[in-house]
Amino acid sequence: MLVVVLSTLAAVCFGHGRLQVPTTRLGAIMGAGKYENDPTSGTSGTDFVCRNDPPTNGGYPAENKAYAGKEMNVRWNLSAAHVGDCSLYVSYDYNLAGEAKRNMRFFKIGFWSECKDYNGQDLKVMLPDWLPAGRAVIRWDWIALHVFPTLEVYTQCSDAEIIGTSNSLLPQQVPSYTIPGIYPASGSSGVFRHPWNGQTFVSGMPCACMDSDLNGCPLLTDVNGPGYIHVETMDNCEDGSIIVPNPMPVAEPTMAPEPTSAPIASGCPEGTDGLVKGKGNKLKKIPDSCTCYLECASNPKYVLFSYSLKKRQCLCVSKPKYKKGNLKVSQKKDFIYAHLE
Ligand SMILES: [Cu+2]
Repeated sequence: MLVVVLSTLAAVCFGHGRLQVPTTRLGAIMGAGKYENDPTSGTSGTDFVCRNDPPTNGGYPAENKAYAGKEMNVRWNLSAAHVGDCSLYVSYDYNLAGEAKRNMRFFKIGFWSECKDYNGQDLKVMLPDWLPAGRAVIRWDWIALHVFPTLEVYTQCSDAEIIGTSNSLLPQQVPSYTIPGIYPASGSSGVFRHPWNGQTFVSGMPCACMDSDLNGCPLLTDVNGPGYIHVETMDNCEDGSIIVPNPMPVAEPTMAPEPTSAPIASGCPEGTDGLVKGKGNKLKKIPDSCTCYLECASNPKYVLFSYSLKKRQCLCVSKPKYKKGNLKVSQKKDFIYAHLE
């Protein structure tokens, strides 16, 4: 029995790989060279969300300050360069620890087919200019396929601070998802290529912005491809404009936004009259979605508004690229949003 276990380990190999830049949670404590190259427990594991908990003081390594709309340095070190793809994600749930890490919500900003081809390189990852500002977590994962259909899955999380732009969205405006179970547990799912059978397709969730040209995102836009994992995405944001959430196709019949009637003459369109308390944001003290709508509509430069009922936050969007349309108020999850006339 012992012999079997040892020979299996030998076949799987030692070494594996890890993210090194930006400075990981372990690296922040133990130094950047510290070994953390082993696979995690699997695609549904808490350690596959983030291998380590956040620092108890809420801090982040000073070198991990990054700027939306600018390049960020990224480097991974694979001591065993397996076949398989890797991805880069962002979360703003930086303070979730222990099992609560399972609830961290992420979205993708970068993708590399055959991670090993970039091993040890200083990569410049362009952060989208709509990237929300704030304390964030950069997550890297790598799905190694060399022992197909078994998946060897790796991850690191790095605490960071994102400096926003005038185009920065709010974290809750970017469609996001939790990690446990988002990937199938095994290559026998058909979602991953058999690397030794001549299959070459890539696998994973698309980037948050479906039409992004950045960081390998176009590799994951074949919605009918065998490796495509459906999640909600945005459109029209590659230049910093916003958003029409693309719902997950499977959920569309039940999740489709419900259009309501046209605006009433004196005030707000139906559906924008949620009763909520104010909280500061770009527009300051927006008490409810109706006020948000009126604020945005009163300035002709804005073409879209979005209001989060949960966070009581209002965003007017002014990107001229975004087409004006007939006002159609929609509600989706806790957001109310609409084009402005
Ligand atoms: Cu390995």
